[in-house]
Amino acid sequence: MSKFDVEKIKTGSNALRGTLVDSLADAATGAISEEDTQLSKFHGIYQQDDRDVREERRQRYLAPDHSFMIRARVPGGVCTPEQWLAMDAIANTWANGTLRLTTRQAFQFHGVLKGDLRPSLQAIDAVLMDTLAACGDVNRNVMCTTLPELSAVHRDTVAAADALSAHLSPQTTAYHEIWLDRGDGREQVVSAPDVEPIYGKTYLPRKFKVAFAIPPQNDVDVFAHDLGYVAVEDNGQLAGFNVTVGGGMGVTHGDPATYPLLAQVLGFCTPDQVNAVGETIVTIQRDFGDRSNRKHARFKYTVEDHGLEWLREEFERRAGFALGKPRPHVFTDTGDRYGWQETEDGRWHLLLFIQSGRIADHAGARQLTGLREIAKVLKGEFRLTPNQNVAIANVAAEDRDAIDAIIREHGLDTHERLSPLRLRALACVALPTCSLAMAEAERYLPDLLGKVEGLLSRHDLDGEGIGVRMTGCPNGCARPYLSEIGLVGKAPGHYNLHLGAAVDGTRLNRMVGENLDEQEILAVLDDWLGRFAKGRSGGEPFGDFIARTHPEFTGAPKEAAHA
Ligand code: SRM
Ligand code: SF4
Repeated sequence: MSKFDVEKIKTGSNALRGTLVDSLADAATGAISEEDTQLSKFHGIYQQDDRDVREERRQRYLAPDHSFMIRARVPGGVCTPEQWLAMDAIANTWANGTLRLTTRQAFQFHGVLKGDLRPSLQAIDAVLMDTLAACGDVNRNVMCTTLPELSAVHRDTVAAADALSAHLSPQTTAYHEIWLDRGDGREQVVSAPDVEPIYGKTYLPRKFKVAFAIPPQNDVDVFAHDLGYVAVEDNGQLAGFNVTVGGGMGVTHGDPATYPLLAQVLGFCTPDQVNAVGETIVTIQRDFGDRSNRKHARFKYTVEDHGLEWLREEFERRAGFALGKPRPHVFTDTGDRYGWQETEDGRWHLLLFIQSGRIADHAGARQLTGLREIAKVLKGEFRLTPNQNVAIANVAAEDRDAIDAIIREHGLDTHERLSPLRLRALACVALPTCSLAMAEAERYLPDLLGKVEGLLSRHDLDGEGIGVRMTGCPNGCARPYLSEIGLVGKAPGHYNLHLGAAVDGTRLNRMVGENLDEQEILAVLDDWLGRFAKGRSGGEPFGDFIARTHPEFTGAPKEAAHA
């Protein structure tokens, strides 16, 4: 499908309705029409097929084994026990028996059949969650730092993230009609077209992503975002936010016109200006983003093409106010802090490690069951982290033992038994569900990490928490260009190797090897880790060592992602 068609499909979609109702009713196929596959994304639904059996089915002249991925939004990653139980039930009833936590603090269900989409979305709606705008050319799930030390600042920042998420949600009633009406959704399809006050008829040129970060933690990777808000604290209270613009990860192999970019600071806003800032930036991207080329349509390119000064002027003209001077902020880390932590309000929070965000019952750890049991007794809430983990938050001191007992019984908390390397690592979904994957990620990373642990031992670096992020293609879903070691799928069993990002998410890495197989990856890493072991200064992180000893690795070079 040509890129231009997506614009046409949006325009002619009658506020995202298209022919989805007919596609759902077509019992002759488990798939939906090609145009509807574009529109279903705006409703949080992706048509996929099992790539493990694609070729075999093709040879037997069978249609692909179609099913759907559903993504449920969780603004700020905050999820009540009731909501968790509903997600768990959907995973077991209609999906493949696993629950997937994403790198943007959302839930994903894989393997849902066409006929089970409506009941799944209705079950999500019943606990006041939705999948609208979880995907598509709109603002996506709004992220927020998970477990900051300052609870007052966190409370207000999550509230701001939640309010902005609602403010930027599409207004179309199509979602309600198609998925939630108990009939077949036909009656209202002819109703008057909806008005989208922020998006207009053609929505945005491309996806748009927002994150709220609370220093010193940059777990959300705020500089990877189209729009970011960095909380500025004053005497334990939220003073406002430094506003960042123009970050993004997506790259296409071999296309030098595509590259990852770090966001830049535009100015400072007060908490009551958050929605106005968001709306203004989004409408600027709506009107100036490149709609003729989807590979050049992200806001990062709009900012780059027009410049920060132009953006500031355009912002002031539209918003009717100027942003303030940015305030100082310092980030220290993008990782999660595992185990129990107490916050200033005397509540306790337990951060649990989930390998690549995939929650399942398997030998050694009955994670899905254990978390279900926790949800049944939890008086606080769950918080999904941007590192694909989950926190059991807001637990009273006297309730900790009960949670610990469930955790022990189900083999849930493994963080003390795992290396810091493993605890920091991220992998995107990739095969077998992702249609864009060129190589494995989630299913392969655990094995590769064992071999990298071996290299660390060889160089007396055991216990070094070096960041490793792997993706099955260059789209960057696990934000690999912000990892000390980034592995980006190029072909089956082959990856581009990137090194040298900063642990606080403020410096991109750079490609050092292209299309490497496992042996080659390990050989290159062996060499760099050896140099690191000999030449590091004090407790210097691996990425910083590379940047210090190879200054060409610093900055945000456009060719960083290419040969
Ligand atoms: Fe992503 C597309 C999975 C976070 C950049 N991403 C996809 C699709 C939907 C494939 C597709 O279009 O058919 C993947 C579905 C795989 C599957 O089977 O589940 C997919 N992306 C994911 C998730 C589940 C990865 C994970 O392991 O957690 C993350 C879901 C986030 C969420 O809850 O909303 C996910 N994707 C990201 C991120 C990270 C982030 O947002 O912080 C990025 C890089 C940041 C950015 O957007 O710049 C990212 N995904 C992409 C891109 C490249 C966008 C670009 O600018 O070029 C695509 C492809 C596209 O949009 O054309 C993509
Ligand atoms: Fe799929 Fe590529 Fe995203 Fe991985 S990075 S989930 S392979 S689109």
